[in-house]
Amino acid sequence: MKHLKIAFLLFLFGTSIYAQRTVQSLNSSWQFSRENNPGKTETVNIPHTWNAEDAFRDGKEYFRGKATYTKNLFAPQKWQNDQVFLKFEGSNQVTEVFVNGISAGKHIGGYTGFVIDISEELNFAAENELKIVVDNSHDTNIPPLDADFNFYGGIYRDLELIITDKLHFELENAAAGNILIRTPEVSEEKATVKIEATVVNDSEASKTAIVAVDILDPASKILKTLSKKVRLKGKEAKNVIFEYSVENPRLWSPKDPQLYSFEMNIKGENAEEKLDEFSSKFGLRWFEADPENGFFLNGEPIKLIGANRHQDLKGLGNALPNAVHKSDYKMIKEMGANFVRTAHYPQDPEVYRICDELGLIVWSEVPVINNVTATDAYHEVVLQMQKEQIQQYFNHPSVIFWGYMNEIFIRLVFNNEMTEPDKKAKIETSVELAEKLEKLTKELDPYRLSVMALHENELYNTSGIADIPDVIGWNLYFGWYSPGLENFGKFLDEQHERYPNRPLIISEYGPGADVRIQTEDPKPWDYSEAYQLKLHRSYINQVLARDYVVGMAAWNFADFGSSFRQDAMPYINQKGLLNFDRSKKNIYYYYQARLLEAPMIFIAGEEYEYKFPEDENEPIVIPVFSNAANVTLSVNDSLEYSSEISDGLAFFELQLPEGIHQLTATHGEVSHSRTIYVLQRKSLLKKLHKRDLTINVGTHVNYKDPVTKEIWISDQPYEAGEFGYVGGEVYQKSVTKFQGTASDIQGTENDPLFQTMREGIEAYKFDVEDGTYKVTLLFAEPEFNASEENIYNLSTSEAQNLEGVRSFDVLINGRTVSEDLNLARDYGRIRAVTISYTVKAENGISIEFSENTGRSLLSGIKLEKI
Ligand code: GCB
Repeated sequence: MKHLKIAFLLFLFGTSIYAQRTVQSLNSSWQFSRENNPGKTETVNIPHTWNAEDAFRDGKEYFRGKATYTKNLFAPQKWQNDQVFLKFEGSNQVTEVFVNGISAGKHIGGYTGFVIDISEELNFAAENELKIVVDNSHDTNIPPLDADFNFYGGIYRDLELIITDKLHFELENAAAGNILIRTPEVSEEKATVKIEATVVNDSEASKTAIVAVDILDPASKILKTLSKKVRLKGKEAKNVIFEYSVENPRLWSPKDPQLYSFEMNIKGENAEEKLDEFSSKFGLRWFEADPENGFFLNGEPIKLIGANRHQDLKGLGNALPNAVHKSDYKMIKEMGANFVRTAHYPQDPEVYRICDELGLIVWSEVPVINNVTATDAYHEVVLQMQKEQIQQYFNHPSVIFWGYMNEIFIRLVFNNEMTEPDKKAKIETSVELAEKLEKLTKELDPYRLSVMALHENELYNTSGIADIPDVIGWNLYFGWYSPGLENFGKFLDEQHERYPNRPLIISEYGPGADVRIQTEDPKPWDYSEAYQLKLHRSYINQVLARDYVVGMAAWNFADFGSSFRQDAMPYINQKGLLNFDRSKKNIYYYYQARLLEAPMIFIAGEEYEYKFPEDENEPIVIPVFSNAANVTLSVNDSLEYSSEISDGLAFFELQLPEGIHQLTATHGEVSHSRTIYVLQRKSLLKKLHKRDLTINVGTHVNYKDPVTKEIWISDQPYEAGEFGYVGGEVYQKSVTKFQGTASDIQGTENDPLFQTMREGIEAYKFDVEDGTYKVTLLFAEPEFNASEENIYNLSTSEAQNLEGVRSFDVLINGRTVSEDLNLARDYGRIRAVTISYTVKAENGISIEFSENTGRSLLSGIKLEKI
């Protein structure tokens, strides 16, 4: 440690130093360049990542390597009497600081803070060159090794310059300068608090320090001042411990998050000036996770319900201003949640501050995900990360769970190339690491609960790893990666029966959902918001029906970047309750209906949404979310319907004539209105002079193009007098997924439109009146081993057809308009292809597909009257 090093600073002796701690941000104006493009230097501000764009670009891996930030720092002469530090809140993932070309310190790991003392390398009354080299290359000795999110490189959290007196609280440690307050016993009558600080004398001379602490109640009234005198030799560090009992404490809870604080300072002997100071909030609460009765906080049962949260945002990658961290957690709280998991890594210090204030219970974890490396170096880095996480966020009453592993066997389970002995060795090193982590966690913090998250696999039980932590988290994707929503509860009951002493929490669940995709008939893998509602509703019900379940955290609060993903939107994991830009999906309001106490009501859908019933007899389904017992829905301020609410929702079935309708849902004082348009399918052909007909072939969902605003309506079979397909079936790339391909379709932003299709289709027919029309056909050749199969798809038997060669002719009203259309040959695979034809209709339009080799395909069709 730096403060123990002997430095040649003789001239400091005897100076009367009065420097109070100053903390200033050092974020602005750094010269930045990357090793793969050293000639290009740009001026950037911290928080910064170099992967905000390239992690979302087609075709190439995002840059993982070294980059350099430089800037000049003028060090005034008076700093010579001080100690100067750089404090990083987070920099991904190996960071080395050079001052005037000399290395001042290095940190490994991208998700915890660290402090580097630069005093010895500085020149005073002079400019100094600060150079920070950051490297986010894959490193087998640094977690995360692999995971379903982007490892954005850069100094992506705030950077501070801290100047203290030579006599100061320790800063350059795993706690990144935090002074820990322990609350070993808390009850309604009394709470004991224990504060332990390390005072460092960085000067050569002996010093006497008076260390004092004020303990303040939630109203900022001083409850007690304690002080101690410490004598330190030159270059010595000493611990000071204070203890105090708070009588009748005001307890911290999600409903009433009361925060105490302490303010600590160092003064010289007989001096009035503070030489250094530190303050922190803390909270008093006790808790228990009971395997039979669930979670208890301050003696009261409380079901933990909330979400996981990743730290990236559309356009910014992980380099977020604190304001976004704050608003994210406010949205989680406003959803009615009481719980968050900072999956899969420790997050910005602002996150824990805001969770304390808002009253959100936190599961914080280190990023040991999917796989481990069997080296001492890897194990050591992981243990150091856990130490840093625990010590840095120790004082936050919101933190109740320390997590240390996520789905650690998932790589191994899906690796067909690994030999049995290799698998065995991998299991052993994982279990060994879990044991070490458990031991360390308990040594550092015996007052909180340890936890790990598992994927649906028996190996966690048979290997014994699931017996190590206090609480077991299950990431369960029944109704998505595994079939059957009802299997969720069955799985839990079975685990509970077999392991009755294990407290269980649902650490993840949720399907992908894309707001461009709507249906009234949701199915797994259709990416519709309606299926998201169906799954979350079922999971909430199943958890609430089981007292033994500690709680549940939805996957995920918001959509997030994951460069290898190819879902409805490439490079994005779309399981969010919100979109990547933080606009809310409908499901967010559903959680409000389930969780909020204040009255709420919400008509699901979007403003100016089109509805397409077959005719006036087919009802339109309008879901209304509310926490009331009954709600009313008025249509155009005249018709009024009412319904009971069950599970936070009512489905109103309305038979409405074509046109615009104003809907208003009301419950007591609260109401919500929306405008919808009704267009009957049976009249769409007659309306062609006003509105083009756009059909999302090969699927039951409507797709809205956010740019053109066109709605590609779900497909239908042909009937005389109308329009629709003849022959073929819904294309299904994978046996486990219901429809389409999940591949990233090149050359379009409208991936879902091209991902679903009808294969073996014989014809598409429109019984239109005579005239001239433009027909546009949409195709994509889906047969292509797009990428390594997604390991998160827990199925083993992926249907593969690698032939991929198909050729068919397209005929319109009997005349061949495209001969030997071979999509792969003519346009490339997984590429959006649109071909338009002008057609003269006499007796309607019939587009026929005549197969030469392989099977015909169609993804979409548009009909315009010209
Ligand atoms: C999981 C992982 C998480 C993934 C998620 C998914 O089980 O823990 O990191 O993002 O599944 O969406 O597949």
